[in-house]
Amino acid sequence: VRMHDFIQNLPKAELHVHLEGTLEPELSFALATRNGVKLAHDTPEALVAAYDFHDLPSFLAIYYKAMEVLVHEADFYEMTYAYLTKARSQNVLYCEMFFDPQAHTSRGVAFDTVIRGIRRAQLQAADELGIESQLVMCFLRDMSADSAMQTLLASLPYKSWIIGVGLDSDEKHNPPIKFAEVFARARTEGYKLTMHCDVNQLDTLVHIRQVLDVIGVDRIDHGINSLEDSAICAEIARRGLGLTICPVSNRFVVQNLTGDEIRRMLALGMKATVNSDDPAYFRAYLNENLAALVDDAGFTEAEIRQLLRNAFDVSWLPAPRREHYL
Ligand code: ES4
Ligand code: ZN
Repeated sequence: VRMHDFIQNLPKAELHVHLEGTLEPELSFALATRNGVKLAHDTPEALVAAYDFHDLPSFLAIYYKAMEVLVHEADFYEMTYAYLTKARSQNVLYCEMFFDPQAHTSRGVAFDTVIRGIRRAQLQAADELGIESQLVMCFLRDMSADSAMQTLLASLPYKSWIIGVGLDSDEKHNPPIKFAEVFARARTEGYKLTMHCDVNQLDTLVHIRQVLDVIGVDRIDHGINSLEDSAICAEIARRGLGLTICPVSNRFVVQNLTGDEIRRMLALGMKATVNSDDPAYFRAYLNENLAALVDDAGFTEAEIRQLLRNAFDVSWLPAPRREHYL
């Protein structure tokens, strides 16, 4: 209980959360009814009971199907405002949130509809709840580089609402270099760059090398397998690159909370952070991820403090805001 109060009370930042992964079953049902979309289950409880993830593809299939209830600006607004309310209740003061525009534009929902709803919630939450947030646009790596480039171009009128770009979805046979041109253009447009290097993927060290040497990322999402190569670890530490680790997500997807890996990163001076990834699906927001490290991997107060400090430190806040939190 004491450690749980400690976790609750610490000011926190979250850097790796997919907004579409914050869609709670109750809101899914409300939106399905409102929008006349048929869900595969009859109640929120039945939907949760069908959450049967054991790897990335089994998760992604359920995740993409469920977001078909998101159609109107108000739907994106409500999902985002609900997440920011929940995060603020856990004393999260700042978050960087991913969104997947192609998962919506490919269904006929306009980019403008998606981003306006999200933006309206961000402004209102900053004003009414006192939680600061920025948006990171992800490309779906199992779609073409051409589609990613079109999405990048579609985002340019909204550039001031987006701090950076990322790469998510299924990593298998979709290496970082597939998107080298897209990310080079994103950089020239002023976006920060990050990419998912998911846990235990095929050719994982090749992919991590590509994000470091070819893409030139400002951060790495997950990046657990960098621990297999001491030169890569040294370089990540030397560049001060943040790694956004998602323990409970990892427990679902690779059956490992990755507590030992997080500890080793801290010991090597790598800036590991803890995050929730898809909290509505993995049933764990930021506090529950931190509690899992304490309860199931024996993390100490000092380790938890370091992880949260790292999150503010490697955040994409302007320096004065970052220093305010540090
Ligand atoms: C994701 Cl767990 C995970 N992995 C890859 N892409 C994703 N998008 C949302 N959640
Ligand atoms: Zn993720």
